[in-house]
Amino acid sequence: MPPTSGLPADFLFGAATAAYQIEGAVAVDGRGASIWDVFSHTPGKTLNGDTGDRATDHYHRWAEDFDLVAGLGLDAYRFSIAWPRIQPDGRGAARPEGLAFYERLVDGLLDRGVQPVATLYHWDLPQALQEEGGWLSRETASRFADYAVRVADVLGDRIRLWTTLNEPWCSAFLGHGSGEMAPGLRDGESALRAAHHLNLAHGLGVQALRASRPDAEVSVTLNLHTVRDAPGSKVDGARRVDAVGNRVFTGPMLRGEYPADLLRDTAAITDWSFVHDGDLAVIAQPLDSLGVNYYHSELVAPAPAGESADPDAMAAFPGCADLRFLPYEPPLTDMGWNIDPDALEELLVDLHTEFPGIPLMVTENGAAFPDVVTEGRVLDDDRIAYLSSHIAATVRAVNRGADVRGYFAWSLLDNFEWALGYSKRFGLVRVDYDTFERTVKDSGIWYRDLIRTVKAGADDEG
Ligand code: IFM
Repeated sequence: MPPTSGLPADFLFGAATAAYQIEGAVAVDGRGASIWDVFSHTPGKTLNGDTGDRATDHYHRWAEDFDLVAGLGLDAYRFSIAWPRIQPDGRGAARPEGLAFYERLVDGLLDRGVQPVATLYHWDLPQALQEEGGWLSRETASRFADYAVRVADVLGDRIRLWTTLNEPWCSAFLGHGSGEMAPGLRDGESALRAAHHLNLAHGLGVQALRASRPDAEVSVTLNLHTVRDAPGSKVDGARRVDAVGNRVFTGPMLRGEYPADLLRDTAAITDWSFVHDGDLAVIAQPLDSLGVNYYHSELVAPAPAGESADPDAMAAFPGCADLRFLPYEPPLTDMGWNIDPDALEELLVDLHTEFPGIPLMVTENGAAFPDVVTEGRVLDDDRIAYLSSHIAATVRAVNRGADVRGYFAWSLLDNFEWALGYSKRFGLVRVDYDTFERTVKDSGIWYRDLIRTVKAGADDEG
């Protein structure tokens, strides 16, 4: 078990999921199509042509899943609301069946003594809005605020902690730059434009949530890149990746400005004229916390001679075509990512130093591994080691003064890992995709015991 002394008594231990990755039931109760339905059904876009059509069937099995949540002793559960269940076309009246499903989820959590933490947007834009331009259109930001208010009006009496967007970097840059994710566009200008409209959606969304529920606690979750220059590298690659990977969001959201170096680095790609007067003031809403998703770190160096013109290699990082990420040093997870808990510690301490007034929350952290399934048991010591070392890193950051209020393991369940389909398993609970049977993995049991130990220590002190 990692040392946990120093954590605040009300520190939240939780687990996270996202609607499209677990719910299934995509054509049930009037749900509209999302960009991920269309993308995953497009040949060649996901591994083995996997889709979220059935996913883990959480839509029908949520009660069983929440019994597992309660059994693990989680303080909180982070989930996302599928916009197309609420507004199938992305606009107009909220669909009662959609709201009722999320009321069942929220009430089911509260009945089990678990705090619900709701994310409004985890990548499943209604396809109807995509057909009107999606995140390339400013109007989508206003649609998002309208959706936010309709959800908060109904669920806001029971949900205290809201997250506007999950990982807008992926929506903007993997969705519009490299095309690895829905809607699958490959254009640097579009990625930057989409990033701005996501920023605007966030700001309008915070305003909408607070207009509906003045007592709402509002956050956003960012996947911040922890990137260092490779030893001996003479180009300022880490600064440039940080600009287009991180500060493109933290700048406007937390400082009310796009960083001057980002504007300079991308001047050949866009003139940023999609930023209108007054947008930055809307985006820079005060936040109650900042969610941080962390999985791995990067080293960046100049591209080898002759390769710097390849437009595909760094398509998700507009303005960085002359850079390359170094191959990861083992040990690696099943995603091929490195394991670097120290980078999480540094990230949390750095964020606290840079934005001292904002409490932090690790809203996702975890690892995919090829689990060993034996009779009635799932052996995943590598996941236990990963979680343990990253919780230890979080505790070290807290003891260095970072104001971290919670840690959410990704994920409660094995699920649909986007373009990689069902090939990667991140869950504390294994899902058999043929029978939908759930089995708590050794890591789930380990996490339960850790939470129990932490709570028992807090009780002894209290
Ligand atoms: O599965 C994803 C999740 O949807 C967003 N954060 C990263 C996870 C693992 O890749």
